[in-house]
Amino acid sequence: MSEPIHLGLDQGYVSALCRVKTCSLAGEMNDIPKHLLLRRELEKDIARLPPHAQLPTERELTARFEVSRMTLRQALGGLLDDGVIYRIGRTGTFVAESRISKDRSLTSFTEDMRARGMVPSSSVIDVAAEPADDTQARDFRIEPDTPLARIERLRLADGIPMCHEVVRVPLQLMPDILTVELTGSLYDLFARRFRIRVASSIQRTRAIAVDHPIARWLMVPAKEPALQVRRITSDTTSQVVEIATSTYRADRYDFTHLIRRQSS
Ligand code: 16G
Repeated sequence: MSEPIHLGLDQGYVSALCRVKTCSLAGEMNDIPKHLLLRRELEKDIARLPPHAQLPTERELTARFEVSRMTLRQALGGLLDDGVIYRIGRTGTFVAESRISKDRSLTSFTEDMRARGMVPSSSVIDVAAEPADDTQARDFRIEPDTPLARIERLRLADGIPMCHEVVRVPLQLMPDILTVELTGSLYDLFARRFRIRVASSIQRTRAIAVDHPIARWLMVPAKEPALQVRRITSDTTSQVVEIATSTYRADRYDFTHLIRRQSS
């Protein structure tokens, strides 16, 4: 984790918090619990601060918002639970790195990072040709032992490891894929070189405790929680073109879904 940035308490942030207090915490308090109102306002200001900026002390915040210590702690507790801020012992409370919130559209890693103003890059860990095992053959709807390309990469954003990814594609669809540069976007490569356009995916997400060597690639301690997504991707002709296993640092990623109630 990078060194925390210590902001002086009388900088713009604190005065912004003071202004917020007068306009927002008044009036609405009857309906919404005070700690949620406070949390909302803290969140807006935190969004304008750089990662690892230090928040004012509890004493400062309670005085400026004229809230009890309990209300402040409830608001901060929610932000801590959701990973918006983090605490270092008695040193203080700091703004966490922003999370990548992934929705349900079929996007590539490169598109996701660029959409958030980050610079994506990849390190190729290993590439190899291997025969499809029974599960892979079933998922690709091909015969077992059909040759697949296996591409293992570390995906980074602004130089920080975000995701460890193993992608398999049938070599018969992309014959020379193992001989080309693989540090860029695979989905771009599929489209440009092989005229394959991804159209839909089935994804399964699960929580895992990440182990070596993936923990080492992601630069997290062994047994740290991680999100693992298995994606089976089809192209515009409904042909399965990719099976990918992506392991994301849990502190940098979440998934957001729009869900609707079925009308009865
Ligand atoms: C995402 C996909 C992965 C795909 C990659 C292509 C998930 C869970 N996985 O990481 O299946 O291979 O994007 O990204 O979203 P690229 O075009 O930047 O290489």
